[in-house]
Amino acid sequence: MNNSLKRVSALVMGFGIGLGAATNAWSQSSLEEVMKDRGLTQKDLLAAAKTYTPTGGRDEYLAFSSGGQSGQVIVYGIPSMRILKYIGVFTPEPWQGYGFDDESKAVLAQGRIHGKDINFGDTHHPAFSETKGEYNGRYLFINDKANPRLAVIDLHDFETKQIVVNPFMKSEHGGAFVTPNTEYVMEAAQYAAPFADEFVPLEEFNEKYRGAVTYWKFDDKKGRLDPEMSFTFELPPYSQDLSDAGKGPSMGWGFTNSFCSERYVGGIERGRPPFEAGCSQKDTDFLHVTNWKKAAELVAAGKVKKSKGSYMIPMDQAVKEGLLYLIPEPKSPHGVDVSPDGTHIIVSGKLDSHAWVYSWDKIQKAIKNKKFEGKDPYGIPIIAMKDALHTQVQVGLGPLHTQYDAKKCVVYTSIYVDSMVTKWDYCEGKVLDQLHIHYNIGHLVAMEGDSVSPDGKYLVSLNKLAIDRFNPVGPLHPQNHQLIDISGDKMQLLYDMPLPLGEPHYVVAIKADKLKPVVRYKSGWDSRTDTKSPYKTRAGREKVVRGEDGVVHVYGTVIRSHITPEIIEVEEGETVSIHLTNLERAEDETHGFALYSQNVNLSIEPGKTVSATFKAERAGVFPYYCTEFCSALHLEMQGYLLVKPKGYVAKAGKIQEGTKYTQADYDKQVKTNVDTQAVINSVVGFITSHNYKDFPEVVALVEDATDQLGFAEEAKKKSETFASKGDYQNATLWAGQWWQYQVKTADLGLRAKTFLEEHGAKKVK
Ligand code: RUQ
Ligand code: CUA
Repeated sequence: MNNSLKRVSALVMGFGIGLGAATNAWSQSSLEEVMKDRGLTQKDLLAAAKTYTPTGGRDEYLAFSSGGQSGQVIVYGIPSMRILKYIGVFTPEPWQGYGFDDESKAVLAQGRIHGKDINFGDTHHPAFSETKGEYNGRYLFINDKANPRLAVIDLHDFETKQIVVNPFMKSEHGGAFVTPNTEYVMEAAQYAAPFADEFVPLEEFNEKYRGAVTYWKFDDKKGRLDPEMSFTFELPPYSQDLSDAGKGPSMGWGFTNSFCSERYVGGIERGRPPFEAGCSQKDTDFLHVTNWKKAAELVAAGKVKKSKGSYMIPMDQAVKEGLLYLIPEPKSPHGVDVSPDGTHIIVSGKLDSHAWVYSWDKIQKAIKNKKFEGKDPYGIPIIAMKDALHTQVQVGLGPLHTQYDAKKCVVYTSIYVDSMVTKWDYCEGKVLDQLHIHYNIGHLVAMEGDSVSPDGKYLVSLNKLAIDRFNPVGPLHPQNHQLIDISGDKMQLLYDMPLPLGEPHYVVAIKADKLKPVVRYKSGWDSRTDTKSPYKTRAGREKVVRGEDGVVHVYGTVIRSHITPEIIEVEEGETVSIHLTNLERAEDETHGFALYSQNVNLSIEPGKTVSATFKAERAGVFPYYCTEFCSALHLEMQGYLLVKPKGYVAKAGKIQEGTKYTQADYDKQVKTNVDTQAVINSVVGFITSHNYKDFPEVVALVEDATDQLGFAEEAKKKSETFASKGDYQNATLWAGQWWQYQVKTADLGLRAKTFLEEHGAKKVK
């Protein structure tokens, strides 16, 4: 690197001199010394080696965790357990501008209930979209237990695109579970309530309170749920719980359990025993078996009535058409998990020490032969337990959820009360291994565990309590996700990851190479609707328009390192709508936009257009700036919103610059610019003499650099025009701006050059 190149490089890359020295101390110590110092065993080292990921390394799997009551989704890598992203879903998330820009506010507004904004969600169960029972890496669905809602996240940009509100339920839990080709997404109610939005006394619980399971139709082309084509089964008020969709031989069916078929209503203050007593009285509850395929046919044939904009199948119709059956299941059950081949269904009862394995073959035979042991109070046929059960296996106290291994018949069940994972064989009905975890495991996830071909390899245990595992941080503890190696016969605990953002219930993990997220949007993109934004603005076309809607529309752009416009003038009382397009194409060049006292905070990723609309209620001065440290002149990425009092008349005069410039200043700046141009030319020479077009990352950088160089040329012309008129004040300032564009060009060019060097680009003629 020649000297001037080094200088520009140092300038554009910033600081970073002398970092090398500090690392010597530990790099010289031996493994034995480190082990002794930190009190590590051979086993610890082995575990570390299985999770440690050197800088720049990638994970084999990506896990998408529910964020519990944070209303978000958390993305982390396995086996490194490094957190990569929080995705705002039901809750505003400032980093992503989620819930702050108009576009994402519109998504959150879809989740309003009776016109009320609900700014949180209790997310429980994420689920991937599937093709033939395999995760296809396109979408992720997640439910909100507190307010019966489902959200759709598009995995091409990891953004939430849609929220739907269940029209019938008042609470839900058994979602999201997808059918093998993402035909439908299941969502089952939890606490029974009247379907109508009105008061119904608890005395009418048995007659008017209802459970339900909704099959939300997914429109794969649009990537959205379609409420119009979705249908709901009316169910008895049994407190339905988790669900799962059938596959293989059980394709077309869904399974939903329940934990209070006693239909008990508590009321401590009325002198009644609490819910917990009344709901755990009977030895069994009911597994609900629903035929969605046949239901969909009835809907298509026009045989199902619509209610509240969606189809509703009453219980008597479901019974008459053979769509709904019940099977007794262990006391207060929780998880229901269909085997990858769709032949078995495992249900665990929180108050039982057994996992119950049902045989789909047997269930089907009973249905076919109409062999029922009776009917429930609502007339739903009950299949006898002995006619459905394959086996019961003693797995430990408080079994909850089950995940399937890559090895046939092998499963892992979370044991809540005993704080352990039990590995067992459901074909033979025997326990294979047990591992203690810390503490009180809820869900657990194996790699691609819900697909038709689970990978096994790792298991993550989602523990309800962390207690003493981490440095104390006050009474509210983080969650503890423990990584377990399940590749051998014995499970091995590898790593504890604290997760400080709500209580995740479930996680799904997908092979990382199935995901192909974009690094930039098409220019002027509204990412929430995935269409071109009407407010898309190109470089040089920035403008302020007082629209017919009475709103001051600011069509602006952001690019290193300025926001255009830098001065926005409005009158007090006016409504302002600022639309900003990020002109960058380079990877990771996001700009932010924060404005004083207006609750305006935007994240503008490369190519994105976002808007912020607000009323400028009071006159005053409102600075704004970019919130992402995007270049060496990031702090200068700033501007002023000037809200003038009504009827304000500007006084004569102009802005006075704090510093005066002479011809000598101008000449000095021009000299710097000429030197810099030589550096740029050498970098350009390097890039164009290599096969850079084979590297899309570099092509994007070169496009951005070409833009910046074009701006430099314009600034250069302006500076020369002022100089020719003897106005060295403006000439010097424009020459400075010319240099700023050059520096950005050089920054991009050097990044491209480094990339080519590191990726073995070849010289071309
Ligand atoms: S459920 S463990 Cu939604 Cu088990 Cu929480
Ligand atoms: Cu853009 Cu800082």
